[in-house]
Amino acid sequence: MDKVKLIGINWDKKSSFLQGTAHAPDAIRKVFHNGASNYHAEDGTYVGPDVITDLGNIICNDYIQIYSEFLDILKSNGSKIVTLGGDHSITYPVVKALSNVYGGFHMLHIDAHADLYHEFEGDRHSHACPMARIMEEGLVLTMTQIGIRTLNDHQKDQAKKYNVNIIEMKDWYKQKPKLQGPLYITLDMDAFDPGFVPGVSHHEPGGFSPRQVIQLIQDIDVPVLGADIVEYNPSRDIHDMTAALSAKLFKEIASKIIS
Ligand SMILES: [Mn+2]
Repeated sequence: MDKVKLIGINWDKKSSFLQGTAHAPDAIRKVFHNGASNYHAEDGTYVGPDVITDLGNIICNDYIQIYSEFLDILKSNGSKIVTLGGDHSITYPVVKALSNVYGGFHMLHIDAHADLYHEFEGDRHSHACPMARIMEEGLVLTMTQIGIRTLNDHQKDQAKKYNVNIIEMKDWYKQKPKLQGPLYITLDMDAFDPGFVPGVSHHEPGGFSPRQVIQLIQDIDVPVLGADIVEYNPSRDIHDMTAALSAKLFKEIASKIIS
């Protein structure tokens, strides 16, 4: 059985509102290993230390370094990597490296925000921009976004320009995504309703329940190449609730990657 690799990216310099997501990787690891839950996904797949190779945290001073560090790891360890962010800006360098080595995959983006700004507050590498960078460079075959509930005219124009398939949260009840593989998943924890997930920088009411996203991941029937789980902010969390959900989603995604 191929192992899943885990990498932490301690990076929050591109957060526009609050910092703190740099501390997420170790906070999620702590809950993953604290014994409150076992090491099995809901389908019974064991996803504990025997099948997870924890490669530690990578050094990051800017997105170029994240790209080169991640590229080196990919070349020596293969895909099947789940990264724990970090703010959402990390997804551009990670996907760029993946595309460099494993070109030709699709992307599922789960988020309250489309993150499609051409630039945000003068920064093209803000955590509000990674999907614009990915699409303008053609790094993925298709991008499907779900959970989105903050679209403005600029982001609607960007989605149209780059042919991004957005299923807005308001339409979730009548439309489900049709996914193609191989699939890369980027999961922003603020996709969830802040009532379930206090530990994120941007509280955007009206989001997913944990059950909805867990079910969605379990229903994916195409190969999953890798994933990132981003935007968990421990400084906003209550009793590690959001860390616990992040760790649970890591298990569900790891099970999907292994199977
Ligand atoms: Mn995001």
